Amino acid sequence: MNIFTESNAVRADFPILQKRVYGLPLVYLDNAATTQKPVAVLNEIRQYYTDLNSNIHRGAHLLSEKASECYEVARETVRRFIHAPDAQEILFTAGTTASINLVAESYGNSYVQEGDEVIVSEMEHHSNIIPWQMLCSRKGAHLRVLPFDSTGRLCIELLDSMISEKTKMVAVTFVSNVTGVVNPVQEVIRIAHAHGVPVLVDGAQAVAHMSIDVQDFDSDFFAFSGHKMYASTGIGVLHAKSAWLKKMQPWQFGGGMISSVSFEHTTFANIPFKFEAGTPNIAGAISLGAAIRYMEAIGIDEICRHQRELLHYAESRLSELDRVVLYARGIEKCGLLSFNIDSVSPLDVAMLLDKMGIALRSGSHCAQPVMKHYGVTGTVRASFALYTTPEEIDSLVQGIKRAGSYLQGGYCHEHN
Ligand code: 7TS
Repeated sequence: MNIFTESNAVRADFPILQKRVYGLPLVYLDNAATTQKPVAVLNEIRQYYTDLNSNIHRGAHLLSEKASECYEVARETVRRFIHAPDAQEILFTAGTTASINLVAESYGNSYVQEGDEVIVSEMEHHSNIIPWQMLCSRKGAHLRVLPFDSTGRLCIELLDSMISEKTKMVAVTFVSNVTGVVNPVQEVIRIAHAHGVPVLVDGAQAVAHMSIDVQDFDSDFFAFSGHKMYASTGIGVLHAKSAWLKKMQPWQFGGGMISSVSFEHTTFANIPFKFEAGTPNIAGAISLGAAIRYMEAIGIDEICRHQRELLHYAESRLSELDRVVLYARGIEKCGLLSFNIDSVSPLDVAMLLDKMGIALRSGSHCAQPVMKHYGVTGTVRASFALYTTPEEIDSLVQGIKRAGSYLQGGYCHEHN
């Protein structure tokens, strides 16, 4: 299937895309914030609540057994999707943020001590900064920052010399949620591992667009969210090597994660259950399994090719506009791009485009250090999904031209 030419057929799978806003067709280009959901996913959620709803791993009745089985099938589907060696390495969480907090708490509390260091990159989402910053402040450890350069590229050549025997973790995003830049995470992992340091990869902006193989990367921890890949909100994944999970202490305690409890002593269940305290998001896990099957039916390679072609098209069209500043232009990106129109407020641009039916995100994108790097308060971001069409990019370009003319009396001309 070639979704670049058949994206209109794919769009029929997403009811919300038929919607009109302000009487205009919806052009939804805020997929990095969250993607829309296909009928296949919506149906599975509905079917779970109408046919199976019950709590899992505890009831001695048919519905509970079936719901437990569906939840574990979803775990196995995630395992296959990211090519993990064993489903016990897949933890369901509430999302990327929860996955990273889990590692910062559980790994961090045991392995990071006073005077130690944690390295993050300058282009992280706040979710991959603050949990480490809080850990460091609790422990008297230090957060160090691997910078990116003026082109938007991670300064990976500095990493080796930043790592010492004090370094206890390198945490880096696979794809920047501001610029879309794809980081060489495999190289980051190789360098960190040469020093015996584990690596956490934030895969939030990668999973909807590329094939993920955690064994090939050799990442120690890989975090992502279901809602950015066509599943519901409130479900996410932490993949972690079982060697780490077996050594790490759980960080939340309660039902479902124990082996035995008395008032004197508690022993914990095996992995993955010792990290899933309380009733989990059962419908969310099932929706994630359905979303993965949906993506697999289209073909992960096809999805990947589609986003590459779209991004290339969008970058070349936006480059034609003379007042538009594109960030990280010309370097490898994935799924999104950020821009500004001269010195016009990005919020004003997004608000005007909204009135044209075009949904974009503007602001700091929960990555204020990236804004500081570029010396701006925000950017406008257009982000794509498997249902995005070249015609929607054309609408964006038209919208930018009109917004440019309203906002500064000028016009975003195309170069000759
Ligand atoms: N990491 C990256 C790279 C992200 O882009 C996001 C969310 C997160 C972590 C956190 O994910 P969550 O599902 O736990 O919230 N990014 C965005 C965004 O760019 N716009 O809205 C959410």
